[in-house]
Amino acid sequence: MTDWFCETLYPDVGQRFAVSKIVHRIKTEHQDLVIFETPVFGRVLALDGVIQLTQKDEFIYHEMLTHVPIVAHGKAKRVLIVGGGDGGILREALRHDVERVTMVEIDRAVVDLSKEYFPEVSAGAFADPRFELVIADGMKFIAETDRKFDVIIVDSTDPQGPGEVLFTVAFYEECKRCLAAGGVLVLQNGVPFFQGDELTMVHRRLKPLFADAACFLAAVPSYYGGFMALGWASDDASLRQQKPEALKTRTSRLRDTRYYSPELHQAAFQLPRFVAKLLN
Ligand code: SPD
Repeated sequence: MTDWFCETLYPDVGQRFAVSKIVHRIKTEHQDLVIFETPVFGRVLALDGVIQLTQKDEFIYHEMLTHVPIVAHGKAKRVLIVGGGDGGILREALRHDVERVTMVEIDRAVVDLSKEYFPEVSAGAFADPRFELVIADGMKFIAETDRKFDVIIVDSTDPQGPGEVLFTVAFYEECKRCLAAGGVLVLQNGVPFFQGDELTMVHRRLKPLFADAACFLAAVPSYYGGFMALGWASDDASLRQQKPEALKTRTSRLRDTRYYSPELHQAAFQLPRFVAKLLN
């Protein structure tokens, strides 16, 4: 008989994965963590019953959430990742000519178990001399630091459990304070088809704080429900209006990406009308 993992993200609709094997299950200090093997998506990580990454499609989310802000910025040297303990965003960020990538992850178990069970996701990035790991609450770190960053990437869970605080006005205000001039904040903002209220709420919180607030899209099959929205905020509105030719000159290190391209970078900001409406 087939064993199934049924995602608990939505009360009335969902997806299930055939499970070939449970690889690891633990209640960490912060959340319920399970890693399991599937025939279609390979190895999968779920936190508190919600899919976080699969071996098969993690590249889509990680490439887009990383390369769009870093390429748009053009000269990012200091990158902050809030969350992201599996190392996928880190792997992509370190492909750029950055000086330091700081990751603030609340749950050490996510880092340790990802290194053990998903070594190809971080692909050696945790050993890079430019990498700095801080195990701390992202809100507390950002509220207390006086450091500045060129790009802040919030690779969080959905707004429940430890991730909830990363969707608050207070958190966004601190992100703004910690962005250097011309800096960009990006964040995961759910699947608009099912999580439209979340997109509207986040956009309403970012808009008064930044000169430019928007979102761009990426289709991640294991984040069920169509396109995922990735939130964008910056005080430099020109960063979002660059031509693909300008973006191309900055992507020589990114020739082997599997989803990201300079053309798609620009196109990803074109929104279906129902998504655009959620922002108004
Ligand atoms: N609905 C789930 C969204 C999860 C986003 N974060 C994923 C972490 C991958 N590094």
